[in-house]
Amino acid sequence: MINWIQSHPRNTRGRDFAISDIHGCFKLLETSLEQVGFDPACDRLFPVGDLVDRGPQNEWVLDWLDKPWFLPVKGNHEAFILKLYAQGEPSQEALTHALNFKKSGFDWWGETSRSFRHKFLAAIAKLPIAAQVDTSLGKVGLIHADVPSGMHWDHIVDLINDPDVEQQRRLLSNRDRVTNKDCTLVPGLERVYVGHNVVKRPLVLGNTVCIDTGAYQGRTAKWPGKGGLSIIRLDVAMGELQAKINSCKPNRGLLIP
Ligand SMILES: [Mn+2]
Repeated sequence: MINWIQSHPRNTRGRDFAISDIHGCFKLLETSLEQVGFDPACDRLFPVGDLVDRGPQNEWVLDWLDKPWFLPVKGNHEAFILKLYAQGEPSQEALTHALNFKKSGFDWWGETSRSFRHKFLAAIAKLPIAAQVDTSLGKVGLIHADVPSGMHWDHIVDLINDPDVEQQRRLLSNRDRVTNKDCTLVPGLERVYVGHNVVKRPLVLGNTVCIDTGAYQGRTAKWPGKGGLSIIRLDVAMGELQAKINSCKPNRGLLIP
């Protein structure tokens, strides 16, 4: 039985970090972790989903999913792949259509081995939709796209359990909050980190912190533009977070150790 909201006790030995959408940029993740002085012996990483597609090192994902301190939630890109394989091997037609769907950056999948696919599908099927972590600030949540405006954090479980897949889609693909610059607080927790919507600098909307700074952009010829990975200590004080956002360079990502 999968726990769709994964709860984590307070980390009393080290630091916890939210990680923006990695999208196959695992080399960038490595160098960024060095920059924040990540210590695998006591620190933990909470990626907000979309681990693969578009970037240059998608196949490295399996090594990362093996690490006990790498604790991602599911993104819409993981949900897409799971859906494609929901009834077992997809038809050649369905697979070709998915591989050629340029916006998704899924073409790398065509080069992967059967054993890779099997291991990857098994690993992402176990990812939770949301995570909640006890921190010095109180409860901090992580979810890929958004908590619908006005909804209590505890009620996202109703969407997750709704047999209507459109309801889950709201959590993994919604763009309304960012589009509308909606600062409505998410009740029921101190702060929520989300990805999915690419922003030039991390963006604070109420107690929601949008951190997807577009890691994949500029990392392959196919995805021009500029972007970076953001790694933010979960319990950074709001004042410090806002000050660092205001002074960071656009399209570079933000590292807060
Ligand atoms: Mn996404």
